[in-house]
Amino acid sequence: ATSGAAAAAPEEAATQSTAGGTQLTDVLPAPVEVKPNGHTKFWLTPLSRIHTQPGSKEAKQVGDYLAGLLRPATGYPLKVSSGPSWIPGISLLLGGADQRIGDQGYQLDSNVTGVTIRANSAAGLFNGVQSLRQLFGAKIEADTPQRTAWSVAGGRIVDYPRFGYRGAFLDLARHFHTPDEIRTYIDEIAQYKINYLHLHLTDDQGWRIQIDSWPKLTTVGGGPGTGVDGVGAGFLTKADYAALNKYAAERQITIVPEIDMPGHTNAAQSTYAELNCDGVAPAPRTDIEVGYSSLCIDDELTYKFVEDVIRELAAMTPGPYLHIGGDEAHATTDEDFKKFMERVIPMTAKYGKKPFGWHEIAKANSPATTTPQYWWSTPDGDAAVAEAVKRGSKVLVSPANKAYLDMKYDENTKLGLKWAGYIEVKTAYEWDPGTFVPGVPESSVLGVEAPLWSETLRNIEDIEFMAFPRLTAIAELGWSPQAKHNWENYRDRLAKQGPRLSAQGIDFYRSPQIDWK
Ligand code: TNX
Repeated sequence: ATSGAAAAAPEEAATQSTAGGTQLTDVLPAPVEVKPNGHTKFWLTPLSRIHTQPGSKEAKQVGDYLAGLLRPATGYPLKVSSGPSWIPGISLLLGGADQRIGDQGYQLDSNVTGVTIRANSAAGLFNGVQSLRQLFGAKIEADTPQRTAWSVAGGRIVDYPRFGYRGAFLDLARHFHTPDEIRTYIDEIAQYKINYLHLHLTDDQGWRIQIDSWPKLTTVGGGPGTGVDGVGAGFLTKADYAALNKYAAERQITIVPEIDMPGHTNAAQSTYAELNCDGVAPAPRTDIEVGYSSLCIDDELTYKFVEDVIRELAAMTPGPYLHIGGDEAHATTDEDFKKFMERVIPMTAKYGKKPFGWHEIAKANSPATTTPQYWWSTPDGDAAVAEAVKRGSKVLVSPANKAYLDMKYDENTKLGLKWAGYIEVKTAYEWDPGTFVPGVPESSVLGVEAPLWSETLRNIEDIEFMAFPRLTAIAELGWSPQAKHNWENYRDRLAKQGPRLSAQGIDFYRSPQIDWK
């Protein structure tokens, strides 16, 4: 067994292998600017401290998070304090950085006297901390003290994102994922600077969020027997949802909740007969068909229902966005779809939120505040989306044949679907969100998101296997400048993430395209 006392002193360590020999240029997603300085290096010791911006509670919180990351593997106490500090260590400071970093970027300086991360916000410090964590090498992910010395290569990183929105996604409707599983995924995605988590909370097979004014949505619509094959039951209480939002916020992640409508609504309509035009509740569905359900567009009760749900969901959501679905409404005529969305889009604003929708929402003459999420594969684009961009909308880019983490890697992948094709790691990496959708120039791209639909997934292991490593490709497309886009270089950096993911207990897909370390 190892213990904290076993860690080697820096002088000795110089002759043994240090924590992985990680270089500043190994960081994933690739930073904007890296200037290594081989003449210097920072050594973390049992006496090192973490110093955070005096007077900033937010910086202190990021410092505490960093200490929580580094303590298990180092066994060091790593006291966090925001008073003046003369002990060499890690400093997290607000202000005073390179002007280019903006509100999510950071500057990291490493030398013999310490590592200093400077940013303009807690989000920027947090992003710098994720880079720093990688620079300590993969062993830093161990949950018991490791017999090694801990160093950070010398030099400077100046880094900031290409897009402000870098999203991951979980489908709780087809199979419910527990709050613990969602928290695990939040921790896993945060390390690659993902800053939004879209939760698909309702669909034909299940309703997964507590709504007090329509209580049977969860007890029946999310109850026993729901989910694909009838084995995905469960739902989030309001308390669960509040705790998840808090946990995400502490990791600089904003949750975007989705209520899918006017299609994908069988769970609600089989629970409440009055939500159907004929007043007859359809049978619950546990298969994976899409496009057969529709709310009753000409019934006023539909809009009472929708407004109740939006009001309650908005009240419990701290983030600025509310996703109202709109995909594959094949059982709703185009005219009805427009009618529905023209009434429902303003409801989001009424309760203080900005609407997201799958890109079909653009057909409804959506206002500039609406974000269509482009999910088709074809490079043909969609005329309505191009029109929405002309009206001022920004677009979230999630092409199914590139960014869908539920597509199989190849014909041998046991989990997943294949309707948008196989997506190996190179396929997930080799595209440009700034030019992918015709009529949507880079300046109109809000960011990228990687959906992970759950028809074939049951548990966190399934989620991890499909998400890793492809999520790192999407993360790099969302963060790193297009000029840094390079498959060979990404491939080398990804190979070095293998031991890190393993140390985190992630059973990732060992793609044959990567020479895993
Ligand atoms: C299409 S993509 C859907 C989902 C399915 C997914 C499976 C989109 C907006 N809708 O209902 O779960 O394919 O890959």
